[in-house]
Amino acid sequence: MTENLLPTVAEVLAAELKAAGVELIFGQGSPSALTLATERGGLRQIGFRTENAGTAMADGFARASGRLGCIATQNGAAAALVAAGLSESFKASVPVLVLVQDVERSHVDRNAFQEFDHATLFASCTKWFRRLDDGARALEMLRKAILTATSGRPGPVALAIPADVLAERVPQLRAPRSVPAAFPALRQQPEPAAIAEAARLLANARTPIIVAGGGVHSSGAQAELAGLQERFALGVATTIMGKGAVNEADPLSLGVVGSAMGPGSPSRAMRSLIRSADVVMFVGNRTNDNGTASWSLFPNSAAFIHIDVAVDEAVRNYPSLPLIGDARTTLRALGVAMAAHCDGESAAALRRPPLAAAIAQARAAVAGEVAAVKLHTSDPMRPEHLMHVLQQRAPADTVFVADASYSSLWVSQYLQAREPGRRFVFPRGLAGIGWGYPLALGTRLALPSSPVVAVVGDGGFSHCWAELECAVRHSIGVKLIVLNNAVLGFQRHAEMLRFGQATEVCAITRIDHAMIARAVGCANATVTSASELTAGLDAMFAAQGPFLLDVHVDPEAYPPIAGFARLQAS
Ligand SMILES: Cc1ncc(C[n+]2csc(CCOP(=O)(O)OP(=O)(O)O)c2C)c(N)n1
Ligand SMILES: [Mg+2]
Repeated sequence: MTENLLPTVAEVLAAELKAAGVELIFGQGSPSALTLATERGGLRQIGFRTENAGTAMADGFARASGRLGCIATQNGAAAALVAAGLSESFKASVPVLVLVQDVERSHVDRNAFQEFDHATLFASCTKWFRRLDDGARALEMLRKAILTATSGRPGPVALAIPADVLAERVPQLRAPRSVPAAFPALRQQPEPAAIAEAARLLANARTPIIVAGGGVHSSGAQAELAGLQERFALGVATTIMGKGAVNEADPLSLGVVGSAMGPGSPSRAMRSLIRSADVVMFVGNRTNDNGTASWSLFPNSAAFIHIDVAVDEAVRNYPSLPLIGDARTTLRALGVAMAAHCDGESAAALRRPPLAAAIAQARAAVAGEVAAVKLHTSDPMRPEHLMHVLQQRAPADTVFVADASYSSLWVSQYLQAREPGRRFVFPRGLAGIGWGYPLALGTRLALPSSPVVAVVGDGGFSHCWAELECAVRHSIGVKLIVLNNAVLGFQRHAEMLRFGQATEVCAITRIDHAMIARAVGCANATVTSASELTAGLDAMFAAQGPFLLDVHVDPEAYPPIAGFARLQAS
């Protein structure tokens, strides 16, 4: 083949993205040679307004679809905003591929326009970074990038491509086999001996509980977990990220546990049950501060088992028997080992009645206080009441996406997951405000026929108002609920409770979000009173396309964070 008949590196990359099954690239044009080639190849480019939000869209798309998120970006300033977005993806183990333009090879280290040290920039928020200096290795590098992002512990990867390399026409050197841009790739399984030991521990346990984290969703292990729960009578709790790993209404489900088990929490009375567990098994769980109530929730006397694809997580905070592998594969193997165990099912038959009774009792103990906040119908509106009515009005297949701050807690505490599956998305990798709305846009692009509701605070939403324009232009039908309390609530309450005063900046303007929506042609409504709520929600669900519902809520309301209750009492 003569050289000018060869495809350019941009065309090689575009063709391989398509072959791997990538259908969407979040971008703003750059690197133009690449995005022109991907558009020619039929890939859709979703034009975000800011790169940090665009990265969160790619992240949300990956979480909801089980496929690689992909973002293209200009070098320097734009790349720095992508890095901010990737910080969440990195901590939440979400595979996002960044294709970042770099300065021409002959311009390196000459203060070329927007030249920046991308290797250092991306070092803290990717599991892999390479600069493609040899165009003949484009295919090799892209395939390695995709496989690295999607296998093992999934996570972000970045490939920097000098502008001149994109235009090169070079034969491609030997490359790894093409892999679909989906995760988890190459599922791994622990040693049979470790599985057998875990099966023995669980089968002989009197009061075993499982604590499922977001890894259950990444692995697509919800059905396996629910099967194990049912067959072997295991109590299952989740973290916020793991919410929906099992049906929360199941008689053996404890709900979301961690630092939000204070007064008013549906899982408040589960604490004593958890404290009496003799075996605790974490699955895809980082055992972080929030998910363990600052490492106070689980009893030292318990035997610990930890299923995780990442060794560092499996040994991080508890003296666990590590089962290093993919959650779905490992739970399946564990089920087989437990069934083969002579006492597995008979022990389960003994365990089930007292466990179900204890869980029912713990639910009943707080039913009154939970109902009091959910059924609080006077104004100013309680967010718990909003969640209560939202659960009633939302179609059963709705996917809920929260922002950080209180919205994560209102959603995780007061909406119930009624079947196993990924119906909840939270930016709890780093809990940054401003992620919720763009995560929801990515979620909806992944699930175009599911209703997607975003619930965000007014402070968090002000990080990304501009993306309403993206939603309208691309007709991304996210239903956005803004919790308008005219305050940085969590920040203010934390300051008040710890210091007895709050900094002035916590009070923010009462924003007319409907007016912002109107500015970009987004359908909208405003709800200022609990009496208007049902009509507002119904209008939102009935609307075609993107919708913003601005809901005025009580600025004094705060969720059942146990630390808040302790501080208040002292
Ligand atoms: C990117 C980022 N900046 C700052 C914070 C610290 N922070 C946590 S909660 C919060 C207030 C959020 O206010 P709002 O979005 O209005 O939610 P509310 O608590 O009022 O419901 C802030 C500033 C953060 N988590 N993330
Ligand atoms: Mg607020």
